[in-house]
Amino acid sequence: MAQQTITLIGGGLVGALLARQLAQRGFAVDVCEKRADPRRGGVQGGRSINLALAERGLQALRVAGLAELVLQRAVMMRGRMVHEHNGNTSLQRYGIDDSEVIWSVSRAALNTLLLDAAEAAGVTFHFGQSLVEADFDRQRIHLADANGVKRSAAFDILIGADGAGSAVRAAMHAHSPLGERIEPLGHGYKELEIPPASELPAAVLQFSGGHEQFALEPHALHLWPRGGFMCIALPNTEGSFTVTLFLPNRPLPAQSAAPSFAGIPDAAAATAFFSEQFPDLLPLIPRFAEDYDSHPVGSLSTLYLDRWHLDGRALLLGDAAHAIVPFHGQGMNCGFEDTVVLTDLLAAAPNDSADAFAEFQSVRQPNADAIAAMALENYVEMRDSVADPHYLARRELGALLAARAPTHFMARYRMVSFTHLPYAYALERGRAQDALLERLLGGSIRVADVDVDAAVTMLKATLPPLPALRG
Ligand code: FAD
Ligand code: E1W
Repeated sequence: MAQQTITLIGGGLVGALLARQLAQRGFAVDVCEKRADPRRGGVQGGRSINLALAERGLQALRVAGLAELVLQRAVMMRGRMVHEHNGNTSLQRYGIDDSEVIWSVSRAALNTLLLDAAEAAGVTFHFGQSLVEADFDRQRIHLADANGVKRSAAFDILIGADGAGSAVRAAMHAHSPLGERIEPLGHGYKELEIPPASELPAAVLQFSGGHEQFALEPHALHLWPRGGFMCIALPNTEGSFTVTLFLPNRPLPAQSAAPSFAGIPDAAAATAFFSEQFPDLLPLIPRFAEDYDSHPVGSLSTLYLDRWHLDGRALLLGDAAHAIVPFHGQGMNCGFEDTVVLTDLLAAAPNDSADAFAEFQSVRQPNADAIAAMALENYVEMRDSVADPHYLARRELGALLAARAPTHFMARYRMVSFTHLPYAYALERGRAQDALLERLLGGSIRVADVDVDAAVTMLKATLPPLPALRG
């Protein structure tokens, strides 16, 4: 069997994990990565950015034989800890017990682990090699190094895992339009750091749960919802937290005084804003001014394409195909799920990449569209309604129904974060469940007034049972 080489562009999270799996299945894989090898020192600037890993991503890591290694470097998050403006906090558990938790992992540590694992499986990496152009008719790619020195190479199959600003996507589009649509959210983000407790004055530490190195409860995703904007914080293994502020880029014309990055251009303005909106958080960020002034405002968009592949010659996956907003913590998880589907399809039809790519798009695109929609909805839910009585009433009634009729009711968050049910199914089922909750509550917030027996009967009469879940 003539083995074709797969040329992968992008050695980020999705590219490195895909490369590992393809190599494990016997494919020859070459990866071109724009950045220098992050394992060769000097690159780490001390900034730790983390991500939430949930069941879908974990499952892909299991398939690649890497789940245990990753979990050893992860911090468990049992639920969201909501910090109200008055300083009150409450932990809303994600699942019933510690079998339903998510994990905070360092992006840099995860990338390093995946690069090592891909190399160990036989993948060849070319670092400092940025794709600049692809000629699909001659099947050649053009690369440039950091000094602009160019070289070109032949390819059989080109796969783009080069992220939201994908150069492979641009090259494919230049060959034949992909129907690209980019929808900016209009909100940006800024990362800040809470150092380990030992670096903070004792006076600002309210938390003392036996986890002495952490300034806040370590086993939670912390959330400060404030209406049109919010902060979150995820724990790092060393005892620090990475805080992310999500805020509109500019106010809507009708509310010109509303907080926005445009109205908070520097650390002085930001300090005043935080002392008003996040008074309990500000003292935990001793390098607030330096962080605020030196870290850029990140931008957030959703990317939709009509087409993800060029017959059997080229394919996009991960953020390159379907970048989403981060509010469900599923971008990487979705990209990891992509890698398993694609590897199986290619392994089943090694000489028919056109078929495999078409099938990949038809399976994954409806699911990518669904998680894109749910991620957008979750921003509104997170920042506006986690403290909203109607939302809390629906959640409470949903929890009652899930306990009484687990075959027929499962919170959408749990379907997304803790099962392998297709995202498109979770979106559709969630809508149907929400409609039922609305009907049962009839605008009231008094869950105690709902006849739960009658509600269970109605649920089972209205909705088919959930699919049986694999263990
Ligand atoms: P990337 O991680 O962007 O990797 C692309 C790689 O390609 C990079 O290494 C890059 O250097 C390389 N590259 C780019 N251009 C070229 C080129 N021309 N030639 C060669 N190489 C190139 N997801 C979660 O699941 N959980 C979370 O909690 C979460 N939090 C997030 C928080 C924020 C603020 C943001 C913005 C995103 C978050 N995400 C989260 C989403 C997640 O970061 C992405 O979905 C994920 O990184 C996508 O992986 P990728 O490999 O497709 O792209
Ligand atoms: C998760 C950046 C990010 C990452 C996340 C989540 C959120 C809010 C954000 C969604 C969530 C883990 N979420 N958390 N609590 N309810 N929904 O689950 O990854 Cl902003």
